[in-house]
Amino acid sequence: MSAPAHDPRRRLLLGAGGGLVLAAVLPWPAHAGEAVEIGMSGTPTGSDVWFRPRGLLIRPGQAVRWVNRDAGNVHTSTAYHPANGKPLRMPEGAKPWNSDYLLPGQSFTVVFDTPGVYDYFCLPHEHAGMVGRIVVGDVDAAPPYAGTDARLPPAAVAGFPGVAAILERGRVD
Ligand SMILES: [Cu+2]
Repeated sequence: MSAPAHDPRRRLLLGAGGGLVLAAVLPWPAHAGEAVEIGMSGTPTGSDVWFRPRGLLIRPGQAVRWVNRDAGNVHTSTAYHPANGKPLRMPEGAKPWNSDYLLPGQSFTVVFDTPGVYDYFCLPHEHAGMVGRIVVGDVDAAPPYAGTDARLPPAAVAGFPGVAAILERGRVD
């Protein structure tokens, strides 16, 4: 069976030639290494701080890179996990993370392989509601974690975007 004339890969092969094209037609490896950025920002006085986007949908195997875009504040990306002294709000068995303090301009990358919902926070700003949620792959639209949790600051609980909204929009700022 020959490839149809409109096959984009075939066009690529006809349009150029040699080893470079072979690399270009391998579909997935290049994309798997691309990290999606989540910025960490705040007002100069630190009175308001946030992750942007707060809610993000990715595919299993994709990487997320947190970058401190804030000239005046130090931030962390820290998973809600007993290893970080917090209740579990990520898939059981998945590896927890903690970036430690990121200075302005510094970044931290995590690859997410296990489908599910991952909640995380910023160590110095959890009480201010600096939290985020990452959805990996296809999950149930219903939040897997209780809406309220007395062990978390109220501002943190209020800061998680809904799973349904993340699934629908891909990102929630
Ligand atoms: Cu922070």
